[in-house]
Amino acid sequence: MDTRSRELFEAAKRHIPGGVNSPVRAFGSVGRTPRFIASAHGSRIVDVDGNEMIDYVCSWGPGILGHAHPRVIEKVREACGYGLTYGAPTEQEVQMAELLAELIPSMEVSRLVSSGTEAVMSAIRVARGYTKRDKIVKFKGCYHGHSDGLLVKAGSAALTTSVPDSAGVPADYTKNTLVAQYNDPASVEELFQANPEEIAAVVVEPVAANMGVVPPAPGFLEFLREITKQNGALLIFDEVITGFRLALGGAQEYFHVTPDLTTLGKIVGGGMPIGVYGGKHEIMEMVSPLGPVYQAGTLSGNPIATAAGLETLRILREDPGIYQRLEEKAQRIAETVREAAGEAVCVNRIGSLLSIFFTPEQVTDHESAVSSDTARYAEYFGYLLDHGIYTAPSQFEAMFVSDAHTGEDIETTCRVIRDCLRGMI
Ligand code: KE4
Repeated sequence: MDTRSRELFEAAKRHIPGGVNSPVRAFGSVGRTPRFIASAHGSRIVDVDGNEMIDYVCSWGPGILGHAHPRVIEKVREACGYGLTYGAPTEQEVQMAELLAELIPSMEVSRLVSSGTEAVMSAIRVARGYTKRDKIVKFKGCYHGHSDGLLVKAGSAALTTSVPDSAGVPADYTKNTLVAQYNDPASVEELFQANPEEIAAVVVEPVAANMGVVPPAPGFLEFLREITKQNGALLIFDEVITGFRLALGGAQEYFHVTPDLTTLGKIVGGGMPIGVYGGKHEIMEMVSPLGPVYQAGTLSGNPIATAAGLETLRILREDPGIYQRLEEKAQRIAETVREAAGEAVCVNRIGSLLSIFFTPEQVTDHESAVSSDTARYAEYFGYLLDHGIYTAPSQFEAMFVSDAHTGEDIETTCRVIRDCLRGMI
């Protein structure tokens, strides 16, 4: 029953584009009315009609500890007592920068911003300022936020230019963004050969999670590390999803590949709006007021968000066993899918990130990802929703497992998924 959600959705559409403040929330690709949420605690999310569901969206990643972790809530409440924002430096921001450098050693120096988009946009500007080059390489199917230069698709002359992938983005804004294929080293080599000494950076999701979950092929990240070094370009790991998700030190710890710049979001804010970009001192000293690359933000490092982020990272640091627990829970779900659906679906899982693609193909890149049957995914999503499981409302998003998901939650989820797939396949 979703009566109240329907009412609110109609009201929302009168004053908010599509009725939502971020497009994927509209459930457009799964053909259902989006559930308007009233509250969330631990592994559970409750909509305005009182439906309690087991949540695997986890706010698209921040919720690694589950919703409203008591210690995080307590720190937020405490911080509110001292005011909400000062527009001035605080001790907590120093503690955050020190903790980031401890957990992700390549981030010797970091700057807090308010979203992943802002973090990636800024990191690219730093890379261009540092190398004095204009072109960047991104990968088809990877998403790095909605800054103009990153809303691109490969143009006809793909080796030397791109075209906007959104209305409102002038062609001039994307001409310096080149598009390669994920897990395809040759496509990257071609771009470097066609644009000698012009590429400032390669920006990559070390585990692609915006075309559904597509892990890097063995050696792919090492290849990117090497080809950027050889060509005087920087390697930017966009760890907005993988940061603190795959390991306490993120994908760069998990895969033992060290980028020049890293961007963070989601978990680093513990559910509050924080993005981060950072790297070696010699690169980050380009950033204003120290250097010539300008970047600023009214609410950057605000005390409430920083309190939530600090406590979240401290909890993760205190309990590194969380990553093994997450691995086991996510593996249980992946195994259930494989047992129930066999070769009819492809399950990609790495750590607590997983995607179920309705295709018999192995999904290893954008092309194989988009070959999946999104109508079948919508059917799967609707069955789970109707049976109390709230998973990603898009084939091309990830399913996130949290430390709050209990053994009972996982078994319930597996039972619902098994019943669904046996009815579909
Ligand atoms: P935000 O600006 O949404 O905080 O972060 C942008 C971003 C950057 N890099 C990566 C790898 C990301 O996945 C994201 C944002 N992720 C999406 C979900 N895949 C956010 C959800 C949404 O757009 O509503």
